[in-house]
Amino acid sequence: MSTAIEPPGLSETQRQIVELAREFARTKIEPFAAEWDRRAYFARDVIDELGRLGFLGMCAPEEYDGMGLDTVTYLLALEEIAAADASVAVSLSIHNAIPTTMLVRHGSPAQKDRFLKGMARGEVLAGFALSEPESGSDAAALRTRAVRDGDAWVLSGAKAWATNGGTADLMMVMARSERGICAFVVPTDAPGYRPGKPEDKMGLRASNTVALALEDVRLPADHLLGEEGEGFGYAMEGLDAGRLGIAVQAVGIARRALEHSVAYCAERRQFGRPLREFQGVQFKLADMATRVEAARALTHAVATRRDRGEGTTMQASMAKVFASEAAMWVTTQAVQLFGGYGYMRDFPVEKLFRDAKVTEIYEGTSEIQRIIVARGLYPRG
Ligand code: COS
Repeated sequence: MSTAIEPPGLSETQRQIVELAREFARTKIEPFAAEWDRRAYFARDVIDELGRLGFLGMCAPEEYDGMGLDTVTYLLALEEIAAADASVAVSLSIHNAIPTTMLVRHGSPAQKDRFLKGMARGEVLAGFALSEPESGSDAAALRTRAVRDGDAWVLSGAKAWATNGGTADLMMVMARSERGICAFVVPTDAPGYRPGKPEDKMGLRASNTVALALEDVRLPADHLLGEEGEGFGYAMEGLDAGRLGIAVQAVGIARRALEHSVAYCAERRQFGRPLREFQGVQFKLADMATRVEAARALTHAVATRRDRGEGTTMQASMAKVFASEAAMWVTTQAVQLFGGYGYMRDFPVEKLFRDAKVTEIYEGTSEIQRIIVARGLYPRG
């Protein structure tokens, strides 16, 4: 099933990648997504298969064994996965956008050889650990310590809500040394790296979200990314990329809710007519379709800007806040259109509704996105 609205003007490469992602999503993800959600099952085998097809290397350059896709193409593929299951999409989004971007921009050639290549080939799944129990929106207040000990770094502290934290092979961990915030590449088999049990979440139940205890995790000196004390900026750059992934995840969720609603309103009859013939229903469907299209168009416009090498901090926040609120609104309408069935787990829209909510929260709440947009309006203020 496809929306009335397909992204326009795809190149041949884009069409091939979208087709590959769509076919994979249709056959290997969507039929199982409700069951994974019920069991809170993280489908590492499916992520690995996506990795073998290149989908864990979408944003890594070809010289490091990645696909080297432009941002728009990457987002087109991610939308297809998100429309099938937002939980699988978030693992892909974090891996491709945050640790990948941080390594591409600030990794030494040796670090790229050692870490980025495996990630791009899909042999290594990566995640990102910034938030802590007492620092969420105020990310710069993080307290995880990094202490230099001879030619090693020793990390200690606690992280919260780390996506992929219990399943990844490698995490990009933010910690504070005496010179400020730093980024570290942490293999998850390092002694002292202790993931908690998976969080029991409202939505995105098949994604892996854990608290992390870092108990004197000892790392060779060359696991520090870039310059000591410069890590906060690197993390924020990672989030500039990450927020576009979350925006398109929201587009995928909203699009799927629209598609289900369009089909249901053609089929379901009340008062002797299909629902689609009632003007009140038509108005809802029209507004849903408009918001899906607007959210995608804004996200792609920001991606195009990023591909031209322009700054996108405030624009990525615009896309993220707009698309995530669109997804929440569209999925709320979808549940309403389905009526009693919409509230039942046997029908697909309640999962989409639950999955949409977190897009307004993680990688920066809607309130934080608005702060970033407002700051962008007064660049020197
Ligand atoms: N790219 C590069 N550098 C950036 C940047 C960006 N997008 N945003 C900020 N920086 C740099 C600034 O230039 C500044 O550098 P200097 O100290 O050299 O001047 C530094 O980072 C601090 O920036 P700022 O003063 O804006 O930091 P704040 O503490 O005010 O925090 C917000 C900024 C609120 C935007 C940040 O904490 C944030 O994004 N919070 C939400 C965190 C989040 O999304 N968490 C989700 C967890 S990841 S799943």
